Amino acid sequence: MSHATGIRYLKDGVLPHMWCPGCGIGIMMGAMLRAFEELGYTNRDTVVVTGIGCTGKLDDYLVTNALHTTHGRALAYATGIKAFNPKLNVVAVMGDGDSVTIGGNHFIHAARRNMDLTAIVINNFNYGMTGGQVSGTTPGGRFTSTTAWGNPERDFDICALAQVAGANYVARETPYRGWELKEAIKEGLGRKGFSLVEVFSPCPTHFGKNNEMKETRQMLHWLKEKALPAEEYNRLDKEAAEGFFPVGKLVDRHEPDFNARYEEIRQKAMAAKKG
Ligand SMILES: Cc1ncc(C[n+]2csc(CCOP(=O)(O)OP(=O)(O)O)c2C)c(N)n1
Ligand code: SF4
Repeated sequence: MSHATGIRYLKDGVLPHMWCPGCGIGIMMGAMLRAFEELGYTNRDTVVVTGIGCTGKLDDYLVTNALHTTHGRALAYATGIKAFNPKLNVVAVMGDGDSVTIGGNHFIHAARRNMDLTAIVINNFNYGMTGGQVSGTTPGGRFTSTTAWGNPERDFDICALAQVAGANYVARETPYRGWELKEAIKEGLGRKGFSLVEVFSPCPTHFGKNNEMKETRQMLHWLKEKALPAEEYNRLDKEAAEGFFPVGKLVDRHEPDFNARYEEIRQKAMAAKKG
C-alpha cells in the first residue's frame, strides 16, 4: 500500500489553487505527483511542460523543473528537451484545446516519432480558460458558448488518434477513478516511447453549466455512468456502446522509441564510415 502524497513536488504557500470548485485538474495533478513519488522521480530530473489554459496553469504549483510554453506547442518544447537530454523524465500536460485542437499537428507527430514523452491531456470538452468555447473534442450536438444551438461538428477521439499515429501506451481515465488514474500515469511514465493518458474531466463552470450539469456531482455522475472498463466496452455492439466510453489501458506496445532508432542509425553510420 503506497503512502505517497506527492507533496515534495508542490511549491510552498501556493494552495488553495486557482481552479474552480469541482474542476478535475487538481485531482489529475495530485495523481501525477503521487505517480512521480512512487516512481522515485527527483525534482531535478523531472520536467513538466505545459501549454496555455486552465490546465496550462499547473506548472505554477510545482518545484520540479517546469516550463510554461505557448498554446498548442507544449509537445514541441517537450520534444526538444528530451532530444537534448534523454535522461530527463519529460511530461507534457495539456488541455484538449492545447493538445489536439490548436496543437493537433504537434500531437500526431510526437506520437508518430514515438518520442519518449508522456502526454497527459485534460479533456474537459471545451476551452475552459477563455469562456467555454467549442473545441475539437466537444461532442456533436453539445452546447458551448460558441455553439449555442448545438455543435454541428464531430469530436476527435484523442486515444484513437494517438493509437493510429503510433503511440506505445494509451489510457483513458476520469477523476472519478483516482487510483486508476494514478496507476495509468505511472504506467505511461514508465513506458519507453510516446504515452498518452487522457483524462475525461469536469469543467462545471462552462461545459457542465451549458449542458445541464451545473453541479459538480452531476458531471462526476455522468463520467461515472458512462465510463466502462475497456474489456466490457469492447464486448458491446455499436448500438449498445452508444454514449459510453472505454476507460483503462487502450494501447500497450513496446516499439523502439525515437532515441533507440536514432542510436541504431548512428551506430550503422559510424560502422560504415570506419569500413
Ligand atoms: C496561439 C493562441 N491562441 C489563442 C489563445 C487564447 N487562449 C488562451 S487559453 C485558451 C483555451 C484553452 O483551452 P484548453 O487548451 O482546452 O485548456 P483548458 O483551459 O480547458 O484547460 C485559448 C484559446 C492563446 N493564448 N494563444
Ligand atoms: S473554467 Fe473549467 S477547466 Fe477552468 S478551472 Fe474552471 S472548471 Fe476548471
